[in-house]
Amino acid sequence: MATEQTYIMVKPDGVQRGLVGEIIKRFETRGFQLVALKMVHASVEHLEEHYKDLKGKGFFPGLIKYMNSGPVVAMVWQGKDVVKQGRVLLGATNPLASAPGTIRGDFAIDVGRNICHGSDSVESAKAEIALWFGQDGTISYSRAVDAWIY
Ligand code: 3AN
Repeated sequence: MATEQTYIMVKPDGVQRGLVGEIIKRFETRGFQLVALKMVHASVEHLEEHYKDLKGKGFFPGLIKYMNSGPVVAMVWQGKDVVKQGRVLLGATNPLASAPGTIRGDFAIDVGRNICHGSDSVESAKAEIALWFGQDGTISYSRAVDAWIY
């Protein structure tokens, strides 16, 4: 059974626009398993840690302000190749380069308001899950449907 996990987050614009259910639905119906979920209004310090690799970028202050402007929905999804496939479901960073059928390709047009985040590697997924769910951890449970997915 595949146990790869990824960190997926609905950003403040996705929450405000009522896209939480739509994003969850796409991961669920694909066959991935939700193993952690919470709503958080993240602090500036927490967001600076999450985006530390982008610290030198000109858009960094605006990115932190936007991410701190309201609550996000933080999730951990599990399943076969979920890190890479999660990025495929999300679409390209710039929504204008995202194919229709992807979340960003269907719902966004601006790189500064691109609705969702997904880990870009197994290694960063581990770090992001630890940052957002370190205290709470994830839930391990079996689903009858897994026998039909795998
Ligand atoms: P991704 O979220 O697709 O992994 P990153 O890690 O390069 O992309 O960027 C993180 C976030 O920073 C993006 N989701 C987006 O909100 C923001 N961002 C990236 N590039 C730009 C840009 N050129 N202008 C404004 N915001 C940007």
